[in-house]
Amino acid sequence: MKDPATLRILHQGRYNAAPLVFAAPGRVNLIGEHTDYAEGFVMPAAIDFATLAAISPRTDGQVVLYAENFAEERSYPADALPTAATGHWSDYPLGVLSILAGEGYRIPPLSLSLWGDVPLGSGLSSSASVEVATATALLGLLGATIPGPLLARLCQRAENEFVGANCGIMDQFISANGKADHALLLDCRDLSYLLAPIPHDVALVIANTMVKHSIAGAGYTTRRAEVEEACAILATHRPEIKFLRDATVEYLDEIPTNSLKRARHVITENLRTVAAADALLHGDLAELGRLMHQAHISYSQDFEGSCPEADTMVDLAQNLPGLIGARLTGGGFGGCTINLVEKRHAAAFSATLKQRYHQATGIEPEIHICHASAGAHPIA
Ligand code: GAF
Repeated sequence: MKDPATLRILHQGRYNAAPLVFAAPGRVNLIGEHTDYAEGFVMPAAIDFATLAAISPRTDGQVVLYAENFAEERSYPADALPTAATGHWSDYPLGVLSILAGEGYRIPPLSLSLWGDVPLGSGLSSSASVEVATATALLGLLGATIPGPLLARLCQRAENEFVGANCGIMDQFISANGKADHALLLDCRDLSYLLAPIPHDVALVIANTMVKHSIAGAGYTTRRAEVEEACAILATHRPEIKFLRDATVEYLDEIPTNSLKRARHVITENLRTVAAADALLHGDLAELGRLMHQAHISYSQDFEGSCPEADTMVDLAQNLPGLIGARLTGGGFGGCTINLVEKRHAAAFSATLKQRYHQATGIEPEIHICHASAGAHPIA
């Protein structure tokens, strides 16, 4: 579909009403993994895969949700919306409506059509893009606005409290606040951020290992628990440590367990992420690439958040012409690698990586040359 005009026509045909249309993107994280819920730093960019949402009012008292990707519609009384998740795609929009209702927003009878091209289960934040698209569409219908950082927090709450996935703030934040041609360095403690331009001659090459990623899965949940355990151990001696953001590597010999390695990843990743933003702002791409490489090693060896296929994808990229830096992106245990590549080499880089990965693993990967894109916005 890609073209919002097609969703507009589809919605009009189904619901006999001219909709407002909005887009909210997926994301790729350049660096800063499993640091967001430790109140640390992340540096994602919004990408040109997105969820589109078309919305219009109804007069029959119903909230009607339609997902074009699943060709499926669900309908509920606007004054008695479900209050619990059912493991269905509708959990994501319903979660957002539920959180916004809890914040005092009126949920009027409405039709909402969703369509997206963020690949599912690939670690590119399809769920966050559905949440942010839904919230933006509802606010558009109500003629209301919420500042981007708060909107992100409410969508994160929809995922934590309604859907039941214990994610941090990164994905919803970048989907709501991203800027075209920029990466965003976010301080997850106070949600302050700065935008760093991505040079025009640099491409974001996203390579999907085709190993499914899930933040509801055991890997993400276990690692998050280990990070929190490490923090709790440190806090017994140093009550000023509320999150791993507050710790430094010198404290690590106080941690007697496996959590030490997880904590070392988080603490050093925060340092790398801030340094990477600095390198990007100063045009030092070699340093940025070096930090991304270090980040992958730390993610794979200390955090044990990678998988053999992602390690292979990163290794195979190393000596290809044009590579600036490569690492596994997102929540881990599968999903995609992000490769920063000189634009003039991007097409050849992608073709060779695809062929090498297939040869090495027997898996046909999907490789996308993406652009840093705008956060959630209306489509005229
Ligand atoms: C997933 C989560 F949703 C984010 O909050 C973040 O923790 C990320 O994994 C790991 O950096 O995308």
